[in-house]
Amino acid sequence: MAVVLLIASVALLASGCGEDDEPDDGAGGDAALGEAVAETSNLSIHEPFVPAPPADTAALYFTMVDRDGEGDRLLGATTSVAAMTHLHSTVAEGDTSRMVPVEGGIVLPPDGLTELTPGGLHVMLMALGTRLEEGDTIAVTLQFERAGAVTIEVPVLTYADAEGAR
Ligand SMILES: [Cu+2]
Repeated sequence: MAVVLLIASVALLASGCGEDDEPDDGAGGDAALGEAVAETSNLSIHEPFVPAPPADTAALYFTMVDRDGEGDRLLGATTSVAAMTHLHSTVAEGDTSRMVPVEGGIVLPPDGLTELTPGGLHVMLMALGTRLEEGDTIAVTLQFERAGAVTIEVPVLTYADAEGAR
């Protein structure tokens, strides 16, 4: 069994956040991570998107980054376009997978980041009141244990664009 070395990206994160009004210079270790769409004193939110859903259920993805070394926890989300939201993870079962509720919220580790990505963690938007289409933007308010309510504007992408965005 090969030994896998996990190189912590803590240094990259520590240097990359917190400069407001700084043009995107591509410097810093988090160049792969888009500019924050929302920032609180303890965390930032990056690259949110919703693939345009074929039905009345959609999934919201984004990356959250800790800024103060204390971590946080995503407890839930609300949006005017969905009557109900759930925090889900995706678990593989043989050659298929299914979504399961995340008990206790989605953890943002101290000095770390948590990615909500297709095939993994996501916020499920259920009972959509309107059909979401490519080009739409929806407002979603994320509820965090420490940061409180954080509202983000989320673009609706095609599945192909959503794949390309990764
Ligand atoms: Cu789900």
